[in-house]
Amino acid sequence: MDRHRPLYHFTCGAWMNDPKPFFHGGEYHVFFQHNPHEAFWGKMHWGHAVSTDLAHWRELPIALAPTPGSPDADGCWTGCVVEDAGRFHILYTGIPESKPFRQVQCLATSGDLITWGKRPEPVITEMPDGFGPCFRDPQAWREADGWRMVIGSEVAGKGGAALLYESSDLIHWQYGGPMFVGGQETGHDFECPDFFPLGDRHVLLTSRGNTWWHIGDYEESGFTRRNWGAVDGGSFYAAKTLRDDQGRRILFGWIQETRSKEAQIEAGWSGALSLARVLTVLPGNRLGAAPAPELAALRREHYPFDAIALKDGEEMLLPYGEGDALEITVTFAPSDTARFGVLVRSSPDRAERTEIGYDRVGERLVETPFRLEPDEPLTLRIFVDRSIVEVFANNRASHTLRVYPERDDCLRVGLFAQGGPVTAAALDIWNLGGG
Ligand code: DQQ
Repeated sequence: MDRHRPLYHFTCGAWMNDPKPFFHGGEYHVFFQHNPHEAFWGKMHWGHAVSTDLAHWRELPIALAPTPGSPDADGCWTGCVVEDAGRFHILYTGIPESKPFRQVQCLATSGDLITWGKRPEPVITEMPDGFGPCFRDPQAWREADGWRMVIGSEVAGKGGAALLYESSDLIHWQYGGPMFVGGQETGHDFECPDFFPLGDRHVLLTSRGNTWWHIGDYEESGFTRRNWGAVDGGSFYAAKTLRDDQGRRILFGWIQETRSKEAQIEAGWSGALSLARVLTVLPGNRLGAAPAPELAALRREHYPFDAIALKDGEEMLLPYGEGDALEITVTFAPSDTARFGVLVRSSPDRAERTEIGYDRVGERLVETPFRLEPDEPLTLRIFVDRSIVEVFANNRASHTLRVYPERDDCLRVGLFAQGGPVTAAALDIWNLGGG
């Protein structure tokens, strides 16, 4: 038993990356990139998990596996799931061969989301001139007059490109030019694009280095970006969304490992599905993200605290509320203090611990850009799950950490203040149960 394996985050038997979420009939489905044979990235399959409450997950049979001699012989890479007239369709990137590397766009169809039949020939074989080498991860949506799809690509030396296609039947696709071309600030290409309306704006998600959000307006001419930023600056990548029957836009990311490849293989599993995050557009065209309220179903024992005042330079461990599967909610009163926050996975002597800090000078939540307004309190929601720590700050910044404590007594929670005093005005801890 690997004591670093999460309790309530979904993990699969071997390797997983890139989630592809889809909602249907009251169920949250997440397909994911999957190597079922060993805990390292290899010939990609589509794994499948389902949840009815966003808190508990059940693994289902593999949806897609590479077919020898076919357009996906060397891997079924990322894509999307859509529904049309009671049938389900996966658009995905097939890798016919890795050397030389080729990418084509493929289609598979199902009546029940479990058993999938592949169309033998790709639906798109060539990438348009002037783009590449990235040409993958199709994401389709329906508009009044037919289907649209973006494929992630790049313009050499400039940045990522989201290439727009149109179709009336999901099979025949016409290329309509780039919907949006980014700059180097969001990486040299766009892996795993996702595109959807949110509030009165549109959001494009792209991945390279981090998953990035681009918020703007979508018109005939394409997508005009108003603002951009990182979804999560930590061990978090390839995030995509679904829309559920409450009209919520819910995001899931791939939580990557940070320990050695050898340690991952020995553990027998690698990668986890992030907690469900509900997205909103905030004033100033910024992306808001909050953990789904359904996650409260994981709560067990509750440890409420009275207000705790810390002096400049003080660091303390809380007298109760310990564990390696916890939810911690703390609101710090407004202050000018340079750096303050929460200690998690701390040993009783604090020698081994993980700091979740807000750095006022560097304007960072751990390492993710985040700035408190003057006189703004800071509410942190922290989900500890053995080697995973997901942190949400004021529902507008998120940072995911991996921590593999060497000592097995790293179970304590604490607070710290540097460069001034700070008061934890409200503090609650819950033990969380299995997912
Ligand atoms: N992972 C997939 C690709 C995608 C990348 C392959 C992103 O389709 O671009 O596993 O992590």
